[in-house]
Order: sequence, then C-alpha cells, then structure tokens
Amino acid sequence: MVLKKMLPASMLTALLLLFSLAPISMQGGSGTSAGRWGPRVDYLQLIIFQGYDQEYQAFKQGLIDVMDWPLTYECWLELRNDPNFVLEPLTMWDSYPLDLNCLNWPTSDYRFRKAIAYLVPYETFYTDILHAFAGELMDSMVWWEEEWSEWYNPEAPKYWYDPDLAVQILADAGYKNWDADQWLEWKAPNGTIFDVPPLQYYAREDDPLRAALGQLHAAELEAVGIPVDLYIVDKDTCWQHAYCMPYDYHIYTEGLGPYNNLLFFYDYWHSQFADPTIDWAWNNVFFMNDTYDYWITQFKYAPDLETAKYAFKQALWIMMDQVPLIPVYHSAGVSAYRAKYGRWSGEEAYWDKPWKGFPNVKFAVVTAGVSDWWTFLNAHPEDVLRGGVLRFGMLSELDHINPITQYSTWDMFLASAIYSTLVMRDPFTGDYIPWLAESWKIETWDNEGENATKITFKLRPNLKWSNGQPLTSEDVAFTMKYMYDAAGSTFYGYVEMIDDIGTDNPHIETPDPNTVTIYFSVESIWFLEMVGFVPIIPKHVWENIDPLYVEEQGEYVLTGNLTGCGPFVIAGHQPNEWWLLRANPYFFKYLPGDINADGIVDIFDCVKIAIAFGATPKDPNWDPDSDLNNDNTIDIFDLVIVAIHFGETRP
Ligand SMILES: [Ca+2]
Ligand SMILES: [Ca+2]
Ligand SMILES: [Ca+2]
Repeated sequence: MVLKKMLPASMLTALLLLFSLAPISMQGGSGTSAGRWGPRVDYLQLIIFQGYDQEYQAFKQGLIDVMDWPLTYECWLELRNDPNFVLEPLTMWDSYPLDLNCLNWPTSDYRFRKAIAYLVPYETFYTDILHAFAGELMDSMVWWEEEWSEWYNPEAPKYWYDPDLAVQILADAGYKNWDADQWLEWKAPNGTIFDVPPLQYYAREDDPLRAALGQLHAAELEAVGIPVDLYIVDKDTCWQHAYCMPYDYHIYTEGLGPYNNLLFFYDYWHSQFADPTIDWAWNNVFFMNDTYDYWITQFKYAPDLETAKYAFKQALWIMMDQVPLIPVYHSAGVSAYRAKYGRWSGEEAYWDKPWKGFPNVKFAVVTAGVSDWWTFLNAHPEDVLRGGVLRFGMLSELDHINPITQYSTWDMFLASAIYSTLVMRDPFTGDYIPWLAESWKIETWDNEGENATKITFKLRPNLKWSNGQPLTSEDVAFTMKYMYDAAGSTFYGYVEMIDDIGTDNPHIETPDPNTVTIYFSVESIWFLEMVGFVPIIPKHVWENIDPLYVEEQGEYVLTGNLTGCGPFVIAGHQPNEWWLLRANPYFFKYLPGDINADGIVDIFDCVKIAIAFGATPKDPNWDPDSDLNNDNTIDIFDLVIVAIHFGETRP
C-alpha cells in the first residue's frame, strides 16, 4: 500500500501565515481567463447534427451546452435576453471566400474570374444577411484588424460591386449574347461561338450564411446572362465536387480557418499543392502562378520580419489580381453557451450549477469564441474541481479520424482533444506557451556556408502516452519524419524544410530522451510556428503503419482507438451521432496542483505559487499556471488546491 505524502502541517501553517499578509481577491472568473490544467470534466461528448437549425434547436432545448458555430443574427435576436444562455462577443480570424476553379472553363479564364468578382453584391449581403454578424473582407484575404494591418496591402486590386463593369469586362473578353437568347456565348479569336456552360455552383446548405451568399451571387450572374446550376447541398456533396476528382465545380462557398498566422497562403495556394489527380488537393482552386509561388516562398522562408512582410504583400497583390478566389467575409458576432448544467439522469450532483470555464478565445486552437479547445480543458460546473459531462454540438461528423490528415474543423476538434503539440499559444495574447516542451532555443547553424535555423526543444519530465508508455524525444523526431512521408499530410508544409527530411536520416538530434534538436536547411522566422504546432504522435504505434496508407490503415481503422498525449481519450463512437471522450489521466496537465506539470504535486509547485503570490494578470510576476482556480488572482485559494492534492502523482 502506498501512503499519500502529506504536506507537513507545520509547513502549511507557515505558508498560510506568510500568504495571509498578501491581499486576497474574491473576483470571479470571466471570459478572459483560461485555466492551464484539466480537463475539468470527466467526459466530453461531441454530438453531431445534420445542420445549423437542428443543432440550434438542440442547444435551445438544453441537449447540448455549447455549439461549434457562432449564432446567426436571427438566433441572437431570440437568445439575447434569455437568462438560460451566456452570450459572448466574437471576432474570429477566418475567411469565407468564393473558390473559383482555375481548371474548368470559363472560370479558368482570368478575365471571366475578374468579371464575376464584380458581381458579388457585398452591400446587400453585409446589410441584409450578415447584419453586424461578420466582418467585411472584400478587398483582401487578410483580416486587417490591428494584429494583421502590417501585412495588408492597400494597393491590391479590389472588386466593388459593379455589374456594368462586369458586363464590359466580359464583352471585351468575347463573352456576349451573340444570338437571340438571354445567355452569353463566347466568341473565340477564330470566330467560333461557344455556349457558356451553366456554372456548377456549390453552396453549403448547413451554413445559412454561405447558402445565402450563393443565392445572391448566382442571381447576379444570371442577371447578366451567365447560366448557373446552383446546388445548395450538404457539406459532403459540396466536398465531392470541390475537393474530389474530377473537381467538376466552378464556384464553391469556401470557409477557411481560423488562423493564427499567414502560412496558409503557402499551403493552400502554392502551385505544388495543385494536383488534380488526387482527392483533397490543398490547392483545390488550382491556382498556379509562378510569381505568386516565388513571393509566397520568400515569405515562408524569410530570415527576418521585414522580408516576410514585403514578400507577403507582393504575393497578396498577385492573388487579388488573379482572383482564384473572391474574399467575402470573416466571422464576427456572438458565440454562446448554456448558463447552467442540465438535469441529466445520473448527474444530479451537478444539476443547475452554473457552467464556468468557457474562455472567449481570440487565438484559436480549433475555432475561436467560447467553443474552442480551451473550453474542453476548462469547462466545469461551478465549485466542482473535476466532474460532469460537457456536451458539445458539432455540425458534422469527422472526415479524417487521424492526426496526420486532419482537415476539417471537426477533424481538428477530435485530434486536438487527443494529441498535444510542443508549443501552445495564449488564447488571449497569442504569446507562445511551453507545452510538451518546457523550453526551446532558436539558433542558427552553418549549412554549407549559408545561415540556417535550428531549434532545440527540452521536453517536460515524465511525459506519457495515454497507454502509459513514455513520450520521448524519439517520438518527436519520428513525428516530423512521418508528417513529411505521409500521403495527404496536413503538416507537410510545416516540416518540408527540415534538413535531409527526404532521406532516411533527417537532420534531427536526440541526445537524450528529453532533448531534441531540429535542423532546418534554410533560415526562417516561422519554424517554431511550424514544428511547434505539429501534433506529436507515438512512434511505437505509427512505425507499424505505412505512411502512404494512414487513411486506410491508420490506428483508428485498425484498433478503434487513438493513442495520444492530449486531455482526452476515445471512450466510444456512434458514427454520425456522437463521440464520447474520457479525461486522460496521463495528460501532463491533468493533476490539479501540479503547476510545473512534472507529474507530482510537491514543494516545487508551492514555490511557483509563492513567487507569483498576490499577482493578477497585469503584474510582472503573474503566472497563469499558478492560478489553479482560474479567478485571475494567485492567492490562498490556489494554495489550498495544492495542499489538498499534495503528494499526488500522475500515473
Ligand atoms: Ca445568347
Ligand atoms: Ca509538480
Ligand atoms: Ca486563483
């Protein structure tokens, strides 16, 4: 029998005396703080709905506690004065453009793309459909709020709604009503007349805003004589056309992000990702432009910030001139959660307790607002240290049940619950947070006479996989190589510049189980942003799976499970209905009171509190890891949590 070590009473008394001199705040938690340990619930249930309306009805009835999607204007009108709901203002850096397929005529014609960009009735859409519930994006893919204004290129071409100009551009390019019907034909330079085929236009039925955008734009196209077959259909049908061979679409109401950086301009629109012979081509608009490739590569592999900004602005100009997509809006408005725990049978202990721990996230792990990953970690019934079930609504089942080819928002909800990354990001400031890595060092090395970047990560002690096996630097090195080799890897672009990554001996050193040094072949300011956010996967599992068949033969396909290092593990799955996830006791942030996340609650955790004692978020000694009760003050109540759990260890 193992006796739990106790915090000696004398020491506790001494600490209490010492700390009783500091001011104590009873301020409650708010939407602008996020706890750094968890998960606080025993179970997370991801419940799948067939569309926004169905999910919203379930939310209203209390079948789910929070929705994955922000409220529409109409739903906000209904809920805004209802005490059963907590509403939080939302801004999200994502984008909803119209994809224009550059392979299929007539959207393959640059002049045709320009013309139809002038046919998006922005004012009508913003005013009548979005109300104040989204931000305008029409002149750039870059949401140019404060954080991003330095990346915005005001010179980039804009496409104010102008049907007369659209008709003029079309006519100049040979698109006119050459016969007596109401539709346009195209006269080739040799005089041959071709009918303009009906544009294959796919709009998302599950998203009322995107459906409305498709309807408005299609009506404008038809008004100038461009025939349209508008399909307002479910997500899977949209994706069969917009993301699968033979890519037989012209226009798709795309949704991208949210993002914390601009690297997706490389991953989505560099021509190397425009391969129409595979499903799920990242560059599904098949934008292939050498000048764009040049500048976006200069941006991605920029040795300093000024070079990165200059190159990005050039790339943005090319993109807006060539219009492979038409930016329309980004999310803004309101996200919501239920004010109180529901009356679920068997969960009487939590009935009607106020829900706490829904941080209003700005820098997202998966999505922003109150429905991000941080809520998975933080949500709990009031005054309950750990317990209960969080019921989370999702608009869709997953498409890729593995961490390597995760793609959709819903893939990411699961993958981020199961896996962890070396680095995390503060949800409110965007600052890097030590995560699996407790520290890192960025240096340069001499790559055959050229400066190149290397990063050394120090892993936390005692990291474990959800099956109890140790997580070491070998897993990190393995992950980087696997993400490079795997077919359809989401993280290929993050690891492709690791030195010698294409060989059997990537230039990655693992001098001990807690240290890994990754050498890159060039210099870039973005490498921590890339490799720091790759989900780390277990070598002992994936080394037995051919990286070319992660979809067909991945761990979940073979075993019905995923071995991870994140806050949750899979407890059950009913396809197209729900996923049930259980708290992972091996998660390095699982233990209450283990402030330094080394696997034991001991005097070193007390020392962390002592150093930060009395601090609030604006103080220099503020330490969010020490604010165990998540009330924005480090005080006696946090120490009490350490005292209660003193001597406990993670499995
Ligand atoms: Ca005609
Ligand atoms: Ca500890
Ligand atoms: Ca506190």
